[in-house]
Amino acid sequence: MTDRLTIRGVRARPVLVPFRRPPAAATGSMPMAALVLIDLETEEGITGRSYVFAFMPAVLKPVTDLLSGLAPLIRGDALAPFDLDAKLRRRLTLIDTPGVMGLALAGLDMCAWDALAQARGVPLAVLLGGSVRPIRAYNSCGLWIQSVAGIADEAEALVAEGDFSAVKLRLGRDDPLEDLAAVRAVRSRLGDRTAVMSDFNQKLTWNEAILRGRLLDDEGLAWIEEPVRHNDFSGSARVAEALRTPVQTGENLVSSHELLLALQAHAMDYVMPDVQRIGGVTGWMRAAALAHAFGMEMSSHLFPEFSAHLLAATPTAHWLEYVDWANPVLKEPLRIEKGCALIPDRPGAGIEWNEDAVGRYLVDA
Ligand code: SMN
Ligand code: MG
Repeated sequence: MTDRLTIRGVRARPVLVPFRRPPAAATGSMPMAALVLIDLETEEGITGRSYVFAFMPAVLKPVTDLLSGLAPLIRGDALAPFDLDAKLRRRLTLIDTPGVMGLALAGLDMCAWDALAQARGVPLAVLLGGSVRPIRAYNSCGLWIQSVAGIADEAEALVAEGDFSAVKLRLGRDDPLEDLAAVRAVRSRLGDRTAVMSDFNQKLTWNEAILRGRLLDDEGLAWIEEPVRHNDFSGSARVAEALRTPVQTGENLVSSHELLLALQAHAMDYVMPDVQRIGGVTGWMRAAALAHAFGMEMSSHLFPEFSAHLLAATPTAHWLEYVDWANPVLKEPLRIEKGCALIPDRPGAGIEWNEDAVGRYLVDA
């Protein structure tokens, strides 16, 4: 067993990968998945791998440059995720770390945990104190803002892709009655045994959210996600208080400190941090402890390859959001069976690049 790993360098490669169904939310759409693939190399030959999601091509270069710029700060350091996190955040106090900087830091942290799990010879879930087990997932690879005709067919196809017991439907059309029609079309086609989550992607004011939420309150939605601006904790709390359908938020929280403020403000009924926003595996575990202390269900946002491991070590684990966006560049994409993500039973997070595909999708940054 390798005792100590020493950081040698960071390789960051920007890629633009095609989506099967390009995201089109109420507040923005994406033609391609802009990902930065990160390799954290150690002197001992173990390479930690992760990727971050840059959301748009223009963000690929800043993230890639930051990763290369941060590398000299940690070269020669022992690979200890908590120490790296503390060192980098201390060093960056004056500029602060949300936004693009936060993506770079989270990417490094995820790589560090992956490398550590590889060195210990166990899956990341096991290193974190959990076990390799199926993780309940919903299929989030479709049901974007689209015409209501055909939406039930897509919902049925999404369920069939992995025998899923849940899917997510995007809402926030200009006409609330069209949203209602979309919800009804999907719910009646899938039936009561399939859960339907919904997501407004921060489109509404809290007044609108209460009115539109009431219109949907009897439709049996599993949750209403991000009805209002993500950091309007008091507005979100008003919506959560007014509706019977649970309000889900958290994908834009950038630290456990911010999560604490949201929890204290009763901004949500359920929480769903995003591993790259909340601060990598380190940030996730701190958020999971808070959700546990508050007795709140915690789901994941994107990054199913890491999130499956993390939910296995999350006391209040709820749902994994399944997307297949990185699949084209992965050697072994995450497997889904009977609506559950299967944590790969091999050392680390299980990420290896399909180098042929990476070569095809690589872009200049
Ligand atoms: C989402 C995430 C990423 C891009 C578009 C939409 C959405 C989700 O908020 O929760 O999946
Ligand atoms: Mg969302």
